[in-house]
Amino acid sequence: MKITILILIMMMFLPVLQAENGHNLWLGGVCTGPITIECSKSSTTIDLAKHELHKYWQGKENATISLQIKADLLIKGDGYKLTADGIQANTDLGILYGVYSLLRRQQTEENIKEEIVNPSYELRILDHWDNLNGSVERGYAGRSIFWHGGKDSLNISEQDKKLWQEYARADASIGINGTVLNNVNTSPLILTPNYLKKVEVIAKVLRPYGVKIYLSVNFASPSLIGGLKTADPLNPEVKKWWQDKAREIYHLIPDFGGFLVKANSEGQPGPQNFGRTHADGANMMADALKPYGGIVMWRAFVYNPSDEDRAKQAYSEFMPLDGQFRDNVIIQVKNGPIDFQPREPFSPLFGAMKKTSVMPELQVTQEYLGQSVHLVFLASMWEEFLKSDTYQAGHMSTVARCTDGSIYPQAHTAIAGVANTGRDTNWCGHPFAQANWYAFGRLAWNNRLTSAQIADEWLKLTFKPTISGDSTKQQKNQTEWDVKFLEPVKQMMLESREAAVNYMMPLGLHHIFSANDHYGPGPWWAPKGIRKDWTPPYYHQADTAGIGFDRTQTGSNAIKQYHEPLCSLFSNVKTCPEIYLLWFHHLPWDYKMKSGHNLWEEMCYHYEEGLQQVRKFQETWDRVKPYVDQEQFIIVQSKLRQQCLNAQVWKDACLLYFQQYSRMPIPYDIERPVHNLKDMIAKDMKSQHR
Ligand code: GCV
Repeated sequence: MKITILILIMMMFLPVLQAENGHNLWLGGVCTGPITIECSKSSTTIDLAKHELHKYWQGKENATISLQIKADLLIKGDGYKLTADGIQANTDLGILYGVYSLLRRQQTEENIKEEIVNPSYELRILDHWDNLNGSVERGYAGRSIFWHGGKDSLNISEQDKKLWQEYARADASIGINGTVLNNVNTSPLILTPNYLKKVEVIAKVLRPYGVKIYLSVNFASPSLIGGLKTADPLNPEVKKWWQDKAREIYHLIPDFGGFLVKANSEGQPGPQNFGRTHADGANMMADALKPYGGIVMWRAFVYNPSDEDRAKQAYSEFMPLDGQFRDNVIIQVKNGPIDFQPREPFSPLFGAMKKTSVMPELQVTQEYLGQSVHLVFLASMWEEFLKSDTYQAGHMSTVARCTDGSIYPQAHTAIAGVANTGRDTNWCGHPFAQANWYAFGRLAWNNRLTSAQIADEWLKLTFKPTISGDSTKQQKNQTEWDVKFLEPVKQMMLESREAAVNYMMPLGLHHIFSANDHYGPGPWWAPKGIRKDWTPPYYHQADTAGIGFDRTQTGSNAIKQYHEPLCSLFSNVKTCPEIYLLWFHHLPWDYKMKSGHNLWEEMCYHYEEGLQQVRKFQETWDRVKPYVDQEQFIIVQSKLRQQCLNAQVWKDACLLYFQQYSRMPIPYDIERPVHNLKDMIAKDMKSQHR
């Protein structure tokens, strides 16, 4: 009750505190008139739903809306039935999701017809890579919203609570129902009593919005903080330690969601340290959580510095374990086989395991896509991924259908996104990065949505002004806004991912970043002594004979991990989609492309196109100045300038570096590089020793 009152009081002040600084995200609607709500039930969540309706209603004035909790076999889980004047659901949360959906449809002027709306995934989770010291791994929007460093580590201020409440509201508005509060490279301290007390408070604030708490846990916790000599998952004392820990957690947080585990990966401990398998480790934890309904999300992001192609390793390690995991274990698999690159084919683990629950892990934070500087709308990439056909059970076995339970039943269905939030006023660093948070939530709810639809919604919710005046004038202004703002900006968003691929890594190139900050180009980057699979030359394999990673039978044979007909399609250079060409093939520089250009020329044209696309984005943005808040306009304008400079560097670095091997001229109809390769390499090497 106290929490509800606190939340309602805090919400009353929201509009006063938040000017046009982006803090309001996509939730800045205004109410157009009073309504009456009929609802026989009251609960914290239902009260929030009513409050949202009263405050943001944009339908008919004086309408009567009914909110009804009533079982209906066609309504599943968090789903709801929507009509223009009512919402029916199985649960209070279903009502809240229905309310957000109704308000969104009003604001975006979508036709509201009777419809049952069920989520694609049961669990729709944001993974925060937030460290307990307040930093955020691969975070580009300020410090952690959950953790402070130093002596303030465990402090909780009213400001913190307000931020968590706003965060939960934003999540709920797009259907996100879970959050992992800490980094997968995790400190064992998260499971100590003081930290768990703080987690309890966060859980209380997030609970009314249906956002469940999960924690990343360190597999070695029993020995690191529990005083045991081992963390061997088959050791009885270790099992008991996890069981006791689960009891302690559920005593504080009865609806705790479960654990996320990065084990035997990039230095994190895991069951293999004790000669056990991933299944042994995951099952031991799953057994500890089972009595309380908790789950284990066990990551398949594993690779060793061996001679085996890194792209093959997750599949090689996990496929033999199919069928050995408990039903409350979900294997969390990154969308591509390497690591959130600008473009990868889907990981062959999707559509492979038939007796294990598998969930996609997407990266909302733009680690490899220009961080908080580049405007890159990721929904296009996720749409491409979710629509990829795995052929698990014949044609149309898309990744979406393989993971949402449509093909093989899964005990749990889930999807996760690595969050891009921080304490920056606008949450995400770049104003357009908010669209990626929004898109993740919307796709987690409905994995069939198109990126165009999501961009359209987000732009209307975020930028559409309230248009007043008589109805003819209103119509005119509305049309003008659609033509002059909505359409060009949407077009820019929809092209932005392909532009990034073009100026960074076209034609299937991947992981050619400089050093570990994953921002600028570094096809040359290979310091002595570093593991080979952390260096770009391992991935691009450029030499005077050609470029690309041979993953066919003559190379690493990674193509074998895909079902037919994909395996043959990727394997044959003539049928391999050109977007994946250098992912699967090492080809001579003069290889003839479909366009008639040779491979070298084609690569040059892609880099040039990427740069020109960003130039065009600059122009698009400059033209929409009259329709955007000035503060937001200037921020985006200046970031686009930086993006353009970066695209130029990417183009020059890659073309001049690879030209040493192709030994062919850069086609004369494209702009000449403006940087010198030697200077770029020297600058890059220097910045790595700062
Ligand atoms: C959290 C990549 C990133 C790491 C990240 C890791 C992972 O390697 O660069 O920062 O660690 O993926 O997903 O575990």
